Amino acid sequence: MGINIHDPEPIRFLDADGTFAPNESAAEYLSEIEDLAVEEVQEWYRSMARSRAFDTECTNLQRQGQLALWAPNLGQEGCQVGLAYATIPEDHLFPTYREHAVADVRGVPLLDLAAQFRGLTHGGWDVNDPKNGNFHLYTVVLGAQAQHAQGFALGMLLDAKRKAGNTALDPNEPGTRTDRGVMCFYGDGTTSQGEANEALVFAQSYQSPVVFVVQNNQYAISVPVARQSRTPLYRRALGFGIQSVQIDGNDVLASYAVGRRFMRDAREGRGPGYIEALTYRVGAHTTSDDPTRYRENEELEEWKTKDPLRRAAGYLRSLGVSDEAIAEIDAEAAAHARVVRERILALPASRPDEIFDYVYAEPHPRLQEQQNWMHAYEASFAEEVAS
Ligand SMILES: Cc1ncc(C[n+]2csc(CCOP(=O)(O)OP(=O)(O)O)c2C)c(N)n1
Ligand SMILES: [Mg+2]
Repeated sequence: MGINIHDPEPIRFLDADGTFAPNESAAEYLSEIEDLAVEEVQEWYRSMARSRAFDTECTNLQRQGQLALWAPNLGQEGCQVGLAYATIPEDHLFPTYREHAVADVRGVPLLDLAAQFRGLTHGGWDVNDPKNGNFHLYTVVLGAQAQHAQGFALGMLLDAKRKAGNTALDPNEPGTRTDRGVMCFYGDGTTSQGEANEALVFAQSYQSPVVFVVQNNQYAISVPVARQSRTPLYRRALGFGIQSVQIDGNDVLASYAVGRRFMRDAREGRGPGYIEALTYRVGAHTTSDDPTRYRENEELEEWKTKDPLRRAAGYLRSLGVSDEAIAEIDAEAAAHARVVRERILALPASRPDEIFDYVYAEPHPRLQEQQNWMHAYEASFAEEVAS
């Protein structure tokens, strides 16, 4: 039996063709986009187009045996780009393994992303390097990053309290401004993980400056969201006492406006937030998955009519941007993806024994033994070839 609560309509600014038509739920967020310039929206579209072209290229590269695996974000560019632009440079972002557009907006080179899926790097990028925009490492262990993100946000809160000469961490104390915050991404399926829920408990207890973003792309591999939750996911956070809303995740404008408000609230000491972005994974879960085995084509086609790029392009046109200018951005994105492709193919192979380098900070006798064994094993093939 369902629970009878009235859910407001998901927050939406743009209709299916990109016409600006905010619904009732969007009214209180209109002030977030008051000063928005056309050039900014054009930048968002550029990021969305870049992401899509790159994603398509990576799927192709995997099919050609050039990447070991790829997790497409096709169809999820609206919420990824809108939310990424809603952050400030001082914020820290904790992703899953599918936030390629967020990574790009924050400055992580797409080549570094692809290198990881080619099996050439262990972590992917150096989070301490400012050029990577405080974008943390991809996390495949579902929900682990929710705890990392919450812990990191708690650290920000402690730093701010100490700076203000207050070392007590009283959960009932009014909020503290941290001037920076954390955005944490995970998927609909991950809301079932203990860690995702434990992070919510800590976030509400300490009122830490963290915003959880659930990209509800309707599936956890082959399991539809309806099988995991009988209530809309955003309601779960309400149960923890966390400010929570549902947005149209294929609407880049709604994603930006709500993300901006929630992040500002978090940074200014008004507590954590939770945003459920309704979207759709148009591609496969990963290149190892065949979605035709568990979902109907009609459903896919229906979601394609809500394509976030088409909607953003429609909005740009309504702001006076010409078809030629939009086509130019698309062409630029395709050209960029081709350059990334060439660079991926030219990446040097990694040393097989590199796996030993990052286990401990200092040399370790047992690992040294294993490394020696590996070298001897590899050398045995050289002898075979010689004889
Ligand atoms: C702790 C854990 N359990 C299981 C898996 C295997 N697994 C990888 S992705 C995935 C589905 C995740 O779905 P969702 O959270 O909706 O994210 P999406 O892939 O749709 O973006 C599963 C079960 C895992 N990586 N980690
Ligand atoms: Mg999912």
